[in-house]
Amino acid sequence: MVIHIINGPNLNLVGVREPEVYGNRSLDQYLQELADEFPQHTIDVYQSNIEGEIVDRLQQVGFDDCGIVLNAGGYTHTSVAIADAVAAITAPVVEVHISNIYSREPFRHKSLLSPVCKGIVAGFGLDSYRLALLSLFSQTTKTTLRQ
Ligand code: CA2
Repeated sequence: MVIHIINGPNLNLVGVREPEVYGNRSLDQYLQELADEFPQHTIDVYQSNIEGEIVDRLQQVGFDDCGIVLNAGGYTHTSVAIADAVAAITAPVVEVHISNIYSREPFRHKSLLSPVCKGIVAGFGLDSYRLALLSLFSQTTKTTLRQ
């Protein structure tokens, strides 16, 4: 399965700035290790600080047979355009946050994206990405229970 990870503004600074909130590991390095862990899947990573480019990326990949992990960063709380793009595409989108947005400032408690996403993973540090990937894999991988 192809998984597209789409990261929004400032996520390129994770591991470099504000380690008390986002940790001190580089997100690029973490995602590379994650891709190495699942060689049977293709994991593509895209990051942009620009709202319209995130909309473009969602439209580019969102009609393919794929899954999308979306951390829209600060646009999570403000972007009608990204919410509209997520609602328009056919691929399942899992919303991801490194931090627990509900334990932070009140303006982070509202996500415009959650209502149009398949599910949400937040607050597990960089492992939020891992959990989101696993949720998408489990939709396509058939598990047989032997008793
Ligand atoms: O917890 C998350 O993953 C967030 O999506 C991260 C966003 C924030 O605006 C959301 O409310 C929650 C911020 C992206 C990272 O921003 C940084 C800013 C300074 C230093 C390092 C990262």
